[in-house]
Amino acid sequence: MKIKSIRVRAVAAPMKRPLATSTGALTVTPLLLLDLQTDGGIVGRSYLFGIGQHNLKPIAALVEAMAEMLKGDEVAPFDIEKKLRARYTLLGVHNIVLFAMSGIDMAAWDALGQAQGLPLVRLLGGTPRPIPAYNSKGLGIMPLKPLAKEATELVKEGFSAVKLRLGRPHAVDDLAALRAVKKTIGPQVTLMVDFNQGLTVAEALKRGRMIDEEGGVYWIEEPVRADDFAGNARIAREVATPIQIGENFMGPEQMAQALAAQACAYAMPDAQRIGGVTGWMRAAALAQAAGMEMSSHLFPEISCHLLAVTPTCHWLEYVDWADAILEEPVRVKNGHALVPERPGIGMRWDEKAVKKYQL
Ligand code: SMN
Ligand code: MG
Repeated sequence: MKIKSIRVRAVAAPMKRPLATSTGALTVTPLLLLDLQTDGGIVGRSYLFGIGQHNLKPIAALVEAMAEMLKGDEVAPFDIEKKLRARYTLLGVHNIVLFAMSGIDMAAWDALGQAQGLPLVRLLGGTPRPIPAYNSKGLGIMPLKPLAKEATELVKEGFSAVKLRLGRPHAVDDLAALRAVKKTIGPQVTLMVDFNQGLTVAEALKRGRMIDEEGGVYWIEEPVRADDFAGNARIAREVATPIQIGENFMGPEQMAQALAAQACAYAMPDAQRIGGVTGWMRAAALAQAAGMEMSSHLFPEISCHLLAVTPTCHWLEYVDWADAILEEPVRVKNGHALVPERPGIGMRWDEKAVKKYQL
């Protein structure tokens, strides 16, 4: 099976619940849809998350440039990775260059799964099984009343875990938000918190100790700048609540550096930053070797397959941000994401919706 071309389309998918974090607010989900056309007619699909709409054009341009380089090549993700990494060495395999590579990797694996008639999880040597999932599509930085109401709603959707965004200007206000959510959801529901890199190391130590004293928090995510491994390591040493980072690991190489620096207790790579399926499998081996629990960041559609073959599988981050353009969104039952038996990743675009939301 050979690569013919890659079609890219930018969409702004509507969000049911806008999300404000300490570093910016999301009101629509900017997505880039990739359709990798093969000579046999199979189309491998993946999507990339643009973070902001303004990022979609440059990412699309990178995917198109890479597609030109890959025209006529075998759909062989390891070979594709080797070729693209060589071509981009001097530019640096980070950020949107890596996003584009990861998108192509995911679409290539999807095509392989379809060609074999196997869901990705089986292609990778595993079997579908329910993956513990936390509801992450809300609980942004917002006033306490709507926050408590949203916490109730998110649990009611059938989850036993939710994630709260913190990082208000004053620590006392974070504490009030934490208490309001804890009171609403009760002690049976697992609660994660995410600072989205919003703090300095000194402030993170202060708020980390505050959270330790308050209790009831399962992990503290990205307290400080994601690539400050020394800072994260210091916080991880001095704060009892486990530190979670990983959504900004740029490839397995950077995850290895973070682990060597003892920057975190848990890791949560992001499919588009870790290098797609290929990068994820390498990251999973690093987590296994370190004896470290590994969760996913966004991309629940592919992450459920990947976590099912991750030796230290921890939590899937559930969001519904691509649901508006998907024919069959991820299903959640009893707080677990269900891995579909459809071939490949199991994503089909709802073409009517794509047309409606296309940029
Ligand atoms: C997050 C990441 C990207 C966009 C919004 C929110 C957050 C998370 O860090 O972990 O979900
Ligand atoms: Mg996060």
